[in-house]
Amino acid sequence: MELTVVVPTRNEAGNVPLLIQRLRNSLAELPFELLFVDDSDDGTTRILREAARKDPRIAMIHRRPEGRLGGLSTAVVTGMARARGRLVCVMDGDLQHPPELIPEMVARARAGADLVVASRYLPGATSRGLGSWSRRLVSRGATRVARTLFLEARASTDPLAGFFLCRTDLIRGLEFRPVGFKILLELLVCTPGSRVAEVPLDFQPRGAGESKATIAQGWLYLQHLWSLIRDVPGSARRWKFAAVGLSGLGILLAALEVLGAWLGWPALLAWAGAFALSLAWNTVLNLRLTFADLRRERSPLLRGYLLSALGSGAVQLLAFLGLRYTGLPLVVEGLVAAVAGMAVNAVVSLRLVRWGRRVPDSPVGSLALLQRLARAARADQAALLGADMAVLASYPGEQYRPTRTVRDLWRRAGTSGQAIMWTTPPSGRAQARASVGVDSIIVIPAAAGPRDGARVVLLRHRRTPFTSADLDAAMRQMQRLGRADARAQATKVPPTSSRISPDPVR
Ligand SMILES: Nc1nc2c(ncn2[C@@H]2O[C@H](COP(=O)(O)OP(=O)(O)OP(=O)(O)O)[C@@H](O)[C@H]2O)c(=O)[nH]1
Ligand SMILES: [Mg+2]
Repeated sequence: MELTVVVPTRNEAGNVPLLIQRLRNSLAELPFELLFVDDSDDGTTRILREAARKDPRIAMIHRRPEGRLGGLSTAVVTGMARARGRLVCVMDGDLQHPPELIPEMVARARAGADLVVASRYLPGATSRGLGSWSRRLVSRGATRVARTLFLEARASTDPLAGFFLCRTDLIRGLEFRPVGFKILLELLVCTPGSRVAEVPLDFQPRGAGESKATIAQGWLYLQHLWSLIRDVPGSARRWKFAAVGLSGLGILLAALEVLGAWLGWPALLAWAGAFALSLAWNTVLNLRLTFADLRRERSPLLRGYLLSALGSGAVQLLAFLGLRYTGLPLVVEGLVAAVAGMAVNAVVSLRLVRWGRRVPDSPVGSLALLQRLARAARADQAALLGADMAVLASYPGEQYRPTRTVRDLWRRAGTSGQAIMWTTPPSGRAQARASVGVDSIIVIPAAAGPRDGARVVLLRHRRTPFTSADLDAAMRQMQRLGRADARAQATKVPPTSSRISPDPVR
């Protein structure tokens, strides 16, 4: 299937019939499915159920009031996770987003974009749908804030848009935790380095019904920004760097005062002690916060950061020695020297360290996992099958259908909780030796969060089947990925690395 359109709805009875009609008309040429995630208490649910009954391309997930925690954001995440299309499009159900734009967005994705945004701020776009000037102002301001905080958000002129489309495998394996309405921002920050294309949006006023946007959304937006800064490794890098630098300066000056003025250490010794303390402080914090993603990758770029920090120390020392003869108070000398050192550090780091983030493995999420496992076990093919045996991802290529044997092994691996290795029994038939090949299969259970019940299938069709060494290699790789995941959980939710963690198997 080419496309899944996800539409979150809450009390949109006056809009969905026309929306479905317009979607059908504009997507006539495309194999698509239309997935409503509905939290309605009015007639919307009935209308959607009826539509789904008549048209097999339409499906609805209705969430009962107790399952609506998170509202719009969890609705969209649920829909995206269920999407079966190669591309997934998210749009509002209140006719603010014209479905007629989707074919153009699909064309852009086919031309190579990972993510296509229908922007309200591109030349040729309109934002009449925003209504009052005050809402426009707020929207502009919020967009400005997002783009200032996150370099990744600058990939789009409208990072807070509600109408976008992306390759489905861009989001597989990522665990989104948006708060509030801004799913696209979450996507941009969690998939740095993706190729973003934009089309101008004619943003319409809402059709029938009421807006669900309230003042509370503003508060949710701030919470969302904070969670993206806190939980996504390496996000808002420049700001983290600056904050750490300032805190380190505070430590340096305080230590200088304590050691030099209070304890009466000789000036140079006091400076050396204070500098060592602040260097340690800065390094630890920068590795944990500013460069958390590079640390996880064990990136050689980190050496750049450390060199630059030491270089800045040398500059500070020279400046401090020079200032010794001015007779200024120790702390003031330390401050001036530190500012000089920090300036050097900033300039050098800017050159040496990568400030834009990229996803560590180029196919992201599950695909990266499968690729690594396939490589470790020397498999020809790898697939991730969900709890209901649905194919969540496969490597290489997109088409994988489990055979009967695989389905059988999948079940057995589930019941036993153990990894299974299997090879076709040799046939009794005489065979031409040159082309003899056997099918060999490994199934490994995987559990963690949304992946609970999922299993990895590794396949090989060659003259030699998998050996126990291959199985061991795959298990080790799985454990490594699991440990990375556990570390990630311990350091609190970095969405870019929520990978599978294995069960203790075998
Ligand atoms: N499933 C679900 N959908 C929601 C929820 N809240 C809003 N929506 C849908 O999300 C889309 C956007 O909501 P709107 O109320 O239009 O928000 P908005 O576009 O920012 O506000 P307006 O410009 O006033 O329309 C609409 O399709 C809503 O039906 C919710 O809690 N659950
Ligand atoms: Mg709306």
